[in-house]
Amino acid sequence: MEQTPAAATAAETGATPKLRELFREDWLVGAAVNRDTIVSHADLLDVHFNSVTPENEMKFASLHPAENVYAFDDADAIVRFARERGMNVRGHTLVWHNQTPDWVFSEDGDPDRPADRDTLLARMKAHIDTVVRRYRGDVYAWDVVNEAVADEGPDVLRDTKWLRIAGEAYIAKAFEYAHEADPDALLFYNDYNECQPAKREKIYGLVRSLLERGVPVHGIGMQAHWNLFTPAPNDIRAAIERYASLGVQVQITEMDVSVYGHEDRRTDLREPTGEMLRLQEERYRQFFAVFREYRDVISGVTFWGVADDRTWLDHFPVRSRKDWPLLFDTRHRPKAAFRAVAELARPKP
Ligand code: HAH
Repeated sequence: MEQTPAAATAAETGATPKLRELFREDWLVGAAVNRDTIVSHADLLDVHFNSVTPENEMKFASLHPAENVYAFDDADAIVRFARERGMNVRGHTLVWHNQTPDWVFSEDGDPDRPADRDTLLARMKAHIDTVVRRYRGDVYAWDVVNEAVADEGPDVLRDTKWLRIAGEAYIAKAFEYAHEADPDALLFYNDYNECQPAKREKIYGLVRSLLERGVPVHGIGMQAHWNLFTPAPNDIRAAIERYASLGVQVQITEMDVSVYGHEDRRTDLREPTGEMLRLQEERYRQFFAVFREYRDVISGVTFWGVADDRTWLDHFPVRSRKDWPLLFDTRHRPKAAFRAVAELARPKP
């Protein structure tokens, strides 16, 4: 009798393992996409990802450019792309201080006359109602409020038009309206610099007070716009623990790992240096080792892009400076960082 050889492992055949399979029992694996990349990056999306987040297409300015004008085409195209593939969609984002049109905050379209509180809240409700109801059953989780916490100083809340006009109740109301519009959707508070201890405590305090008042918040989104040097793994651990102690889910919502330190303003690199890629691999290994420790509370890990040929970091924080923050290179090949992450995935039975 001939023996059936045991199936070769991916490592033996040199085949690339699939991220979504590697983490199947841990969390959803997502990528931010746009109208271009659902075509140009379909190769990788089809293989590795089971969740997408529209990068800009569901922001207020994209969906609702004027009071009686909604523009759903681009968002619909992404939702259709996901539906055809059985992928999950994270909705991003309902209430934010950026990419929100001026008409929302002004009276009769006059930028010098601020809208009154009732008008602003009625507009917010109309927006949330319309958008959340439209994508019921397609969008499983919403970033309801994005970046409402202040980075520096003693203030908890960021000084925004939402806060100035509507007062701090705007946050609770946004979650209540979203819950009313889709009781099945998971509702997230999402922010960046989420591992800095001072800001972490503000985010924790905000969500805690919302929960104490019975506001429907189901998760905290950690954007995870990180780099080669910060944050430290211990600060990430502390943040996940603190957020999870509220009894809510945690998702990594916008992960990328810039090859530049915060003060690095070089613009002359055509390729990442070997040292950058080596450090990046090590950083991704550290990060995913921490995520694995918290696989019970982390329900999604989304990257802010698919491959290094298209990333918002090419324009931020330095204009026209190439960055290489993701797991796949500019030619869509897995990087050393990808292999580090794949090796950390749970061994399959
Ligand atoms: C995120 N902000 C936003 O949530 C996302 O919608 C956008 O596409 C990219 C990044 C991060 C951020 C920023 O934009 C400006 C300053 C600090 C942090």
